[in-house]
Amino acid sequence: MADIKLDDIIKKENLVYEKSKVMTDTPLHYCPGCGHGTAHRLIAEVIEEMGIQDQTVGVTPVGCSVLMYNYMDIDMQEAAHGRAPALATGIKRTMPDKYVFTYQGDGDLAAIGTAETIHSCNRGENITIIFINNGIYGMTGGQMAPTTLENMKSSTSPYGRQTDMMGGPIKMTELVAQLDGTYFVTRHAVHSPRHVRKAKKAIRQAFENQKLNKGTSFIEVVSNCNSGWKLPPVEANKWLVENMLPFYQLGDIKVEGKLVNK
Ligand SMILES: Cc1ncc(C[n+]2csc(CCOP(=O)(O)OP(=O)(O)O)c2C)c(N)n1
Repeated sequence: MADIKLDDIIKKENLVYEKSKVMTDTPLHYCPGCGHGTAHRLIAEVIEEMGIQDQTVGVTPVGCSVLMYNYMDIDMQEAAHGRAPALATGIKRTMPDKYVFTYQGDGDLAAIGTAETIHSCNRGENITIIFINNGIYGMTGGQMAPTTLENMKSSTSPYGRQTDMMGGPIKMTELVAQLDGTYFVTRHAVHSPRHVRKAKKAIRQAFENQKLNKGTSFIEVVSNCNSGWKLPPVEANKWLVENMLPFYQLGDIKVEGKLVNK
């Protein structure tokens, strides 16, 4: 038994896809079923397909994806909580030939980092912002985030989010689309293969926009947090479809600098 190697069991000809070379061999620490790993993979695949591994700098947030720099074999810089767009601004301005992206949760981007998000989008920084919205503060124990749905339970809203007392969920993506600096603003999800493919296309588009100096591309990925939502992975994805997606509707919001009429 001890002599059996992984390569003996997993035959190369049986692999349906190969792991991107931009991903390292470090095992991901995410909970089973979490969308972060899928989102990482899509970014890695786009970087590999565009051949820009040596030219890309990622800025990681504080939150569950704080260790993202261990998982991708590119230059990465850790930002203080919420400050990723400010840091990405500095990196892009000093090294304009680099492809610079931020990767941020909703607590990071839509709560503590609201100012940095709004102002970098308003300035039209030529960066890519990837916003993972799981409706909750995942890393710290499932507290209410700005994106938590009305009546949704969290550890700090155990009876559900009451909008009269706590305000309503903020649609950051629609909000930044109003700003002149944003060029491409779109919302995707990664809970099914079809959605994964579309999300990847959007990430590719965002990096292509950056090559052409078009300003800010902002991609929201509606994701799950089965631990914070206290649901098994399959049920969490079902809950996402039934509750998150009716409010956070998928699709393009701004394309080539113009708001999409829906
Ligand atoms: C300045 C500061 N304030 C608060 C925290 C505590 N903190 C760490 S992660 C986090 C929330 C992260 O939630 P989110 O951005 O939604 O990412 P997720 O973990 O859900 O992926 C908070 C409040 C911190 N590390 N630094």
